[in-house]
Amino acid sequence: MAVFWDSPGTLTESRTTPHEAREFEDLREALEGSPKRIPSKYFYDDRGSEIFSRIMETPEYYPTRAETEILVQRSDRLLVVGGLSGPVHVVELGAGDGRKTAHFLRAVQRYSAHLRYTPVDISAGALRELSQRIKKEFADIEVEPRVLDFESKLESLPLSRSRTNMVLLLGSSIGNWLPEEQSRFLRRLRAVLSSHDFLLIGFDLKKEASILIAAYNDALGWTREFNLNLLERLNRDVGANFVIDQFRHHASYNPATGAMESWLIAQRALTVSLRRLNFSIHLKAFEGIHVETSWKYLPSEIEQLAHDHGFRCIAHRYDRLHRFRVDLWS
Ligand code: AVI
Repeated sequence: MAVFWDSPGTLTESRTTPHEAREFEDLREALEGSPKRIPSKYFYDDRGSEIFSRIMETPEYYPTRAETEILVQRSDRLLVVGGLSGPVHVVELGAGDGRKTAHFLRAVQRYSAHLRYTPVDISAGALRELSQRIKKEFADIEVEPRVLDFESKLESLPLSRSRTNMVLLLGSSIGNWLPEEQSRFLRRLRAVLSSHDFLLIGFDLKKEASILIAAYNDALGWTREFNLNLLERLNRDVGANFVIDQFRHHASYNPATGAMESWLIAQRALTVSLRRLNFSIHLKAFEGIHVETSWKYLPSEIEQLAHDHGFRCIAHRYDRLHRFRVDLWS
């Protein structure tokens, strides 16, 4: 389902579009590569976004709680050190359900009477719910949601010329990109931000592998569901014929790269056709499809990343257990 804007505050949907036909173009190369891959951006259809909200509530998935703790307890400090004042435009990339963001917006409001909030996401469903919730909770914030694939359309971000832009990339979302993609993103973002704009960015930290592995193997099975939903989505959206129960979710920490990796492993040899994309793939028994990398960071690696891409680390805060870190860069 493709989604467009027609006027501020209204989301409309239409059935098939040229944009949609192009949307899955990169799948063939990814599924024919070695190892086979499904790009992580396909996780977040409406159902995927809904499942991700469940993951964030599981006891094992600590990043959301750790980051929320920082935003609740440390936002004021971050904003004071940043010297925030005057009209502010908060632009949240990959906003999802934006629950954490409300804490930050409340803090920003203490420093800026004129706040505009633009949540940006590719899931229209998630944006619709989030916008309604924020409007209800904050009578005096202008909310202007934007359906946009910001990874490919960063130059189309609706940044303000008259306000301080505060771009948010929370949840350690940057860690889902390959190092070269992280670099390209930060370079492009640096180029569109002015010298008095800010980036508020969350990083999940490197830690004991068993804690990481548990976070991506929750007992209730929401992470498994999240990964398998990718196959269901391809069945629905590109006429694929994946038989879901022939795949197992597998998540492990790779100490050589410092990242969690998620795979879907075929339980027997399979041929899967992606009818609407006109190709088929063959999987050997126990061959994996790589579906996600979640990079983890050392504090020194975060600082290097800022430095290498022309950002200045203005301030940063950790949660009480030092599992997660939120940085303010300019
Ligand atoms: C959105 N992203 C940072 C999450 C992560 O931790 O990589 C997505 C996720 N995948 C499985 N659990 C959560």
